[in-house]
Amino acid sequence: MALIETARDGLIGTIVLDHAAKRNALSSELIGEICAALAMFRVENLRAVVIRARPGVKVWSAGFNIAELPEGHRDPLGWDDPVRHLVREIARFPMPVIAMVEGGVWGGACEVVLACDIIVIAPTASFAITPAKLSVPYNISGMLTFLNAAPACTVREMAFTAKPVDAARAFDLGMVNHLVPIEELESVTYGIARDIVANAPLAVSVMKEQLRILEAAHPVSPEGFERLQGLRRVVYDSRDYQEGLRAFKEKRKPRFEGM
Ligand code: YXS
Repeated sequence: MALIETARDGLIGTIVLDHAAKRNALSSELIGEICAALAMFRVENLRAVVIRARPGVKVWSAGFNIAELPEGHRDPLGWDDPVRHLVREIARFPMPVIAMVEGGVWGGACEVVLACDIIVIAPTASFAITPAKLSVPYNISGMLTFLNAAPACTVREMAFTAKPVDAARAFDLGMVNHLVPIEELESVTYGIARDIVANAPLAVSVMKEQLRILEAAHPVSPEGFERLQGLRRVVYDSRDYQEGLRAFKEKRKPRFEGM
């Protein structure tokens, strides 16, 4: 695989993000490779998976591949977009998926990490929710991933400011399971994976699925759902959305007008 590497150690699979030149931005190609690796691990009956980047990276992942966001008047983060596929694959993978993180985690990648079952981070990790920087209407189940992972007031601050939350704060807020010195990142992560694979796989798998269903159990009326979609559409139909994408491509600060 060109943009990731995979490895196995007994019943534990590892996926290493390996596209440093683009800061592991979540292109359809990269996500396709992760999903193919998860599918392979599923067939091989592996009992835990670790998703990580190469040791020492400054950026774990720069988020959604901005070059692939549609130019306008089309939902950029619809049901079928690659990040949504990946988040669903992680949530539906029958065994726990552990994110092992050092470096910055941006936008859609922040959701991917928070969608993992267990998160272990080093002091260099940071997390940013970035749609307001680009004028992107984040999608509804993605907002739910954030709300399930952090207190609502934290999600608001992160979403409204788009500023990164550092490792210590992410740990204090309960967004991640463990914050460990960099030298212990691998041993703690794989120690957890080994504890998991030593347990009864059917019980672990069923508890994961129970928790997934319960976390998603937020009933919304048809009218409420249509309003949520309508609100998003205001953003992706706007000039600001096009300006956000153009500014990133032209490597300049965007000039947003609120329309
Ligand atoms: O110029 P080249 O070809 O070398 O490419 C550059 C960047 O354009 C590219 N790159 C990306 N390409 C597509 N999508 C991205 N998200 C992305 N991020 C980076 O990678 C090459 C190296 O980038 P460079 O020179 O900026 O690296 P750096 O080390 O100086 O800075 C690293 C970052 C992460 C601070 C910087 O690349 C950055 O700010 N990236 C964008 C972070 C971001 O806003 N992510 C959100 C993506 S959109 C998303 O996830 C959702 C749709 S949303 O925002 O709604 O949550």
